[in-house]
Amino acid sequence: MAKLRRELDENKHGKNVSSGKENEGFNVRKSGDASVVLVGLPSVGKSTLLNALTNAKSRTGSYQFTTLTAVPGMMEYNGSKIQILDLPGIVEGASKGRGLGRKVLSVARNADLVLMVLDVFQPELLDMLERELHEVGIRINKKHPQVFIEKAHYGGIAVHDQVSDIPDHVVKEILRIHGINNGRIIIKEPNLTMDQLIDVVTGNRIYLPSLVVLNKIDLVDGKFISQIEKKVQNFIPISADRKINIDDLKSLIYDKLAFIRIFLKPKGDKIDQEPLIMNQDCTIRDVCQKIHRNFVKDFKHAYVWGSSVKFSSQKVGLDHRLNDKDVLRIILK
Ligand SMILES: Nc1nc2c(ncn2[C@@H]2O[C@H](COP(=O)(O)OP(=O)(O)O)[C@@H](O)[C@H]2O)c(=O)[nH]1
Ligand SMILES: [Mg+2]
Repeated sequence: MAKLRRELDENKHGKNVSSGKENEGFNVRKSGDASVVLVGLPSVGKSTLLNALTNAKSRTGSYQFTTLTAVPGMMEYNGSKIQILDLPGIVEGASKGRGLGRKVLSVARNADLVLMVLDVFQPELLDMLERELHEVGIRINKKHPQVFIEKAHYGGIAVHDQVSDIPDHVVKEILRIHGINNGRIIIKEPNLTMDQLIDVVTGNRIYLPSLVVLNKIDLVDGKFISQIEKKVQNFIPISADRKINIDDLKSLIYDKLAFIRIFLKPKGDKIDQEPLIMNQDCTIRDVCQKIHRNFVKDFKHAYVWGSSVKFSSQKVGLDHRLNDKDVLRIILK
């Protein structure tokens, strides 16, 4: 199975991506603090939603395939700038190259969050969207399995596994098929499946969070929506056109991206009003890297005020983890 999967992968990713122009994907520059892609079938209202969330003016239409390229817009929220990308609709078979399919899906690989946009009359198509994303190596709402591979030049394969049911010789065989003959593999994922193992060994899988958005709810009543709740779990009902629940959606997008705000307080100055937008679990090192490339090299120490420290103005080093709304002063050499 691993062998077949590998061949399939080579046909899909390897050869085409490196040589063919048509598979390079759209040229979209990432900008802002994070980027979010809208994925859905044609005419579900992706472009209308982009326009409702951002300052963009993407073309909308009642006919299919209106949007032929990736259209970016910027959504500002809580001091953060979030790039939203409207993509051409994907249809069943997109991952195999139907329509603009593979191009569209490859853009999604670079995103920080996927919004799955569904039409209120076709909520069951969520499964198809997930399948198409799966086919191009995108795993939705799944964590990277706790499996780690360290390659070496000699010595064969050592399997460190006290938790999974997969026999060691099978693990070794899968590594061998993928050209790994030396090194060690550490398996810490209980109930690791063969699929997950192959995902890790293949190495080009992307694990992304997603939100499911059910659009055009202005066309139905509450009873209709509760029927859908039996089929699809955890969706956000909206109307992009009538602007229903758009502010709630913005706030959910922001929460899902799990940003934190760091306020800088340069020596002798007041606290900056504009926060630095960082990812949760960021360290002082991450902040330094974001401000200036020399900051890590020239770093002496930092002072922090806020919930990540025991007392105000605590002196900390590069590996200190920050919390939301912390105030930070960096001292350079
Ligand atoms: N009733 C209703 N129509 C909508 C809504 N959102 C979009 N539409 C309509 O659905 C059609 C397709 O919208 P569009 O944004 O172009 O879809 P896309 O192909 O997914 O980008 C257009 O005629 C929109 O006016 C909505 O919330 N309610
Ligand atoms: Mg569109």
